[in-house]
Amino acid sequence: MPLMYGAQSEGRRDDETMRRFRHDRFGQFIHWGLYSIPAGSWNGVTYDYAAEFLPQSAGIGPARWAGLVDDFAAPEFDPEAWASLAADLGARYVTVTAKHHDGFCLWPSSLTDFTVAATPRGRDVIGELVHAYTARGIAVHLYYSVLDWHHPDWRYAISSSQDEEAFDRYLSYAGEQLRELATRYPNVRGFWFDGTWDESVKANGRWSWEIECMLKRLIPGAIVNSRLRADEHGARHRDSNGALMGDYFSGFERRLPDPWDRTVTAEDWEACVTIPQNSWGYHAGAEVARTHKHPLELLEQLVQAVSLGGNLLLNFGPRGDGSFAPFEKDVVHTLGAWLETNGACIYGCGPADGWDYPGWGYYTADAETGAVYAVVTRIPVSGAIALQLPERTRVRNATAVATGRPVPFAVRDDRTVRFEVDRASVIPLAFALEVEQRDD
Ligand code: JFZ
Repeated sequence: MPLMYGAQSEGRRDDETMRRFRHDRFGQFIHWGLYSIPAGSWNGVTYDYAAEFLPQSAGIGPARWAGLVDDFAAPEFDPEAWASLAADLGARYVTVTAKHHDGFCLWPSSLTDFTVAATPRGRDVIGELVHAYTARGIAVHLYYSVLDWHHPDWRYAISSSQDEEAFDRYLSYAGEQLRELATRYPNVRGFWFDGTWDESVKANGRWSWEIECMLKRLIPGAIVNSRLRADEHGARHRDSNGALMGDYFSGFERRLPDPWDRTVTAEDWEACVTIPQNSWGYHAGAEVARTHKHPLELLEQLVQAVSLGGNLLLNFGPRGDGSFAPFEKDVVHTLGAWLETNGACIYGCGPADGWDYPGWGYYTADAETGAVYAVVTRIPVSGAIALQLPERTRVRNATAVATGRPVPFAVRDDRTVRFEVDRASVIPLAFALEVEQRDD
């Protein structure tokens, strides 16, 4: 069907900026704002639900919530230290919450007083982070919540002409804020939209279409996630004809596509995951309860994402004072150390065509050279790994990615190769396979 505000382009983008985003594969998500201060508790009561939803969980009205502005001193906040942590993690890009659902802005927006400029910390957190990360070669994307609990003109649904007028004012406010962000920070590489699921937003597909155009006009090559978009019929992520809107699919949340589901490899996508069960902002209760995921579980998710042609955006929720919790530093060290020696099977890699999902882990392939990697994330108790080769191929050589040492393997039959791995290893083992065509 003909659409006015559907997908703006067909198929994958293949320009420089998008190629780099695809190549980077691993990003750091940062949720930081006023919610990082109470960290899930209010008046002595701890609410298990996500820390950034505390105003809803504890029934805190916008005026009382805005009082937290006076507590945002963030003495430990050091943009250079944050950027260096992201580099140690092995993240190649970062997505930072410029404005979350509570409406508080981490940059000194000229369109509202509810910003970092009104806090004891003052200044411009977004600007400082853009500068620090960019200086380290880490590209910055800005997270922007369209949903806004602070703005008086926000509406969940439109049920009167007054609602419509109010919401139109809200949408121009949000549009001006986005224009401001793109103008102030021309080095950012993209925008990550959220809070777009309400009826009011879905009824304004044209607005989302215009925002995508504007951002790409102001920042040529800017990358926009699919979560921004709705078409004129209210279809989200994909338009009413099924075409992906925005530049990559961002609907996977706190879950990854199934490892055998190759259909997802047809388009670009990114999954976001958070280390605690369900909180994105720092939650002190979750830290005490130690319900967060093990670093190796997250590492496996990264490998899985890459094997399916996607990116992983791994969330960090710094504390209100600007420091990172020990469980997040563990994640940095484990993933960073592994990626430092095994990054070849992640960066620049994607799905390995013709290689079926094996029970012991994942295959990835370098998108440029075609080199195939076998990444063993679930080492069998036997230590024996069987590789099922694509038809008419043979393995010529296998080496351990971390050490470069050759790995002996046995050819079992036409399609099967076996090798032994170190059963004692607690970290995933990656092997580079030199594969050649057999012409028999
Ligand atoms: C949203 C936010 O509400 C949350 O605070 C966090 O910022 C996260 C990254 O995004 O939460 C969502 C968004 C989408 C889904 C679920 C939670 N979803 O599509 O299932």
